[in-house]
Amino acid sequence: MASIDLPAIAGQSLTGDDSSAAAPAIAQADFARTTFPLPDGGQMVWDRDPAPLKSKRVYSFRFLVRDPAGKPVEDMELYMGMPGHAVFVGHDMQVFAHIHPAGSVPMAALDILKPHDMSAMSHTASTAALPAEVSFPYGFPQPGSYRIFIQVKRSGHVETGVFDARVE
Ligand SMILES: [Cu+2]
Repeated sequence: MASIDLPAIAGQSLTGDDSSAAAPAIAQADFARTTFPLPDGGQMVWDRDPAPLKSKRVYSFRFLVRDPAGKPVEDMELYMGMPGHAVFVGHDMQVFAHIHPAGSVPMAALDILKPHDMSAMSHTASTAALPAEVSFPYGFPQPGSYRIFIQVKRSGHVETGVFDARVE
């Protein structure tokens, strides 16, 4: 593999990415799977309606973050100013969408927690109140198979859940 020379920069290494995750191969996509294991032994759970997903309809995609005992985690933090980030990608790569929570409980929590002045920027215990769930509004533009990546931050670490969806 070729490498490129980068100028030396004081501070953090340019190698490594704290937001990466290993996902199952697309060929092994399991459209019935609604849980994804997290590094601490907990799970991210896609709280989805069992009814088939339809294209051109907006849904609220809700994901719960659970500890190894199955209880809601208590260490959720804002990640880049948001309770969570979602990426929807068509298995055929024809669709890519990056979505943030909106109009849901997590967004209300965000309004409360978002610092309104720089003095509040320092990390305080207030972020401990962030709920252990994130919801994203999204509508698939066309039928097909999609992969969904959900990222949240907990205790300073980014965690990623990976799911697959079949859309009619
Ligand atoms: Cu984002």
